[in-house]
Amino acid sequence: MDLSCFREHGYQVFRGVFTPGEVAGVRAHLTGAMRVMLDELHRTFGTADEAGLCAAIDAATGARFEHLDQNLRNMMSGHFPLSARLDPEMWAVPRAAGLRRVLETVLGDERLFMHMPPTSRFVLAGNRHAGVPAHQDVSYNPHMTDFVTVWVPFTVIDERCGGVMVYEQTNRPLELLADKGRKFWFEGVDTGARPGVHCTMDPGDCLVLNRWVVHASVPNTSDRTRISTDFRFFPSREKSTKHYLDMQEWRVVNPSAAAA
Ligand SMILES: O=C(O)CCC(=O)C(=O)O
Repeated sequence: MDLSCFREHGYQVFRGVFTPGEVAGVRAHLTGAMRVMLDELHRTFGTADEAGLCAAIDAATGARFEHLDQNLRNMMSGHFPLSARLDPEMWAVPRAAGLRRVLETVLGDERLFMHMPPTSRFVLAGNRHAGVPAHQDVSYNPHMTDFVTVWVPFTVIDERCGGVMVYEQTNRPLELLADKGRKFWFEGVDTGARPGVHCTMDPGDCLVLNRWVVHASVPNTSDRTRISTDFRFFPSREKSTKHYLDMQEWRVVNPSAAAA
């Protein structure tokens, strides 16, 4: 397996990793959960269609955003609830043989672990509030000693249905974030004049990132909803202080309970 892009730049797109059946199962699960959230958002804002909802989300954000209810803020910014992310339907991704081959090669280990829960997002066409500013994943995940992020789209990610932009030459083991005061997201890190690479992908592909490479969400300017999930994996030589899935025994481990 050619890992030259990952080794040199800290990220790589792997094509055709998941079977159509694996993609369809998880997509159906997430689409169902998204419909429930959309119903609730429409009820809350008194809207009837997605354009109206995006306009209402726009109006409700800005200075007041941080004072809104956490659950509402999560839905407005396209985050799936814990119940959807903990659902065993999501395990089709870590169980996929294609992904296992990629991870064993990238991480150099046959014993693999996945941080629980994964993060799933939906970005409505025109929702400007569902994007993560430029960051390194190390800043959001200090509980793991080392890991890779695997970003999996369940919809076509083309130039308009934005997914992730990766900034080249930001693959150095140096955390760039100075201010750890977190509002909803951390402040975006400075990407300077570095060229950004928008990783366009099809369902079945995945993007693997190391913990240092700077990346950001790309806005969705299409007329389609973007659905994706990001998973974090680590090999047996690394440690986590939060819940993880043992991908040998297929059980969730709580490290603090195990240590007690
Ligand atoms: O899905 C996105 O928009 C951003 C994902 C991301 O930044 C991450 O997985 O670290």
